[in-house]
Amino acid sequence: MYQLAKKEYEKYGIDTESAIAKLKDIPVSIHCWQGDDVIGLDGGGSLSGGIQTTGNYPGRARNFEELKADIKKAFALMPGKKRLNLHASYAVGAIVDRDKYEPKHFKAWVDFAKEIGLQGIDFNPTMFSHDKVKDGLTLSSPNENIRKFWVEHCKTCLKIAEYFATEMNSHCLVNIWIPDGFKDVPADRLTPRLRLKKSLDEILSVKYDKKKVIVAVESKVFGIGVESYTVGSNEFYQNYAAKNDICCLLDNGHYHPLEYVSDKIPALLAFYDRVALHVTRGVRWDSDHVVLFEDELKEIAKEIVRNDATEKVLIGLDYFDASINRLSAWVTGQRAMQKALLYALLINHSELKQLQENADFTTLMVKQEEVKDLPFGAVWKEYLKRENLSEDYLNEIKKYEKEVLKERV
Ligand code: RNT
Ligand code: ZN
Repeated sequence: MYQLAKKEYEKYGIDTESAIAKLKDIPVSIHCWQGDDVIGLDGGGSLSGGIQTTGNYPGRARNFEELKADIKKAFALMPGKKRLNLHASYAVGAIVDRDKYEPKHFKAWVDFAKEIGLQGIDFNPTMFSHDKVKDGLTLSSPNENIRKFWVEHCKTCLKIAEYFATEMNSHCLVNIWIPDGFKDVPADRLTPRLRLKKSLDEILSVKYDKKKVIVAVESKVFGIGVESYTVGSNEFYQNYAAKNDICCLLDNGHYHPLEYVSDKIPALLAFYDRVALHVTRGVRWDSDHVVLFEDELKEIAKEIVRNDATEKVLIGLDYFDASINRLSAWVTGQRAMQKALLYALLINHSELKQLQENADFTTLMVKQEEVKDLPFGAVWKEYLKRENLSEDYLNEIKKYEKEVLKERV
């Protein structure tokens, strides 16, 4: 089947071998938080901050050992280059508060990442699910003790990120996302933003190695219980990032449903060396559903591939579903991302771009439709085969569910 598919693609000037070779090298950062419903290991026990997991499928990882075992199993069923995306709330054995975290609280993760052969580790300060989130605010809080606490937390996260980068010999993306906002009509939209600006300035005043640590800011339009106003909005962070030479992270669940991140990627590529992504699937709102092989995902992948931006766009996943087997959620989403990248790599972009330049929109439409039904599935199967994987991961996961997850009651 693959040999036939290869020939079919050749007719369109598309080289399946080079597509497969390129796909192998595009890293995807996989979030640790799908395994335990974003609960973390540092004691909070419940999720807050306008985000929510729903469902009570059995088998949630309840501790570090279980989470590691699940990650190991799930990652083994994922093709391609993998990075691990950690939240600070996954500190191991910390008896200090989040403002005092140190690299040593994450050494066990480094050992694990090396053990399972990951390419790198990315990191996120955790500014939710904690009693120092006061009145829903963190870095924008009017309470100086609260604001300072979270500034300190972010500063320690930069140090930990540098440690990850050094240990893994690969950059570490530090993504700053805060839940700050208001449920109802604010009386002042500016002051909280000025405080957030000040907090970010204080955080970035720390000396860190810019080659090792990439700092990003993640905007959002609203959250549950934070419907009317978000301090860290898109315009706020894009301007902050541009002026301070840091990076924007686009989460495709964080915009109005008719706004597309696929269109925002090239807009930012015109100005930034790097763009970070949280790939998720919004259903009506920032619902963090499992990523599937859908149109917008394909468009996102196309923008990465056809702009030669596989090294500029840092791809990370961000979703959490507690209503289905969590390992299957992980693998389905990661494979969907990989599929979309392969799909984009199997398009004759230069020919299509030229048609657009020539304003031959008739041919462009016809040709864009044509490539949609080339035998993509056969190339995907071949890629999996070369990664020593089969299409079927469900049976493996069901077996694991029976043998391991069922015991967790
Ligand atoms: C929330 C943001 C944020 C979180 C993770 C857990 O809306 O998307 O990225 O999902 O940090
Ligand atoms: Zn996100």
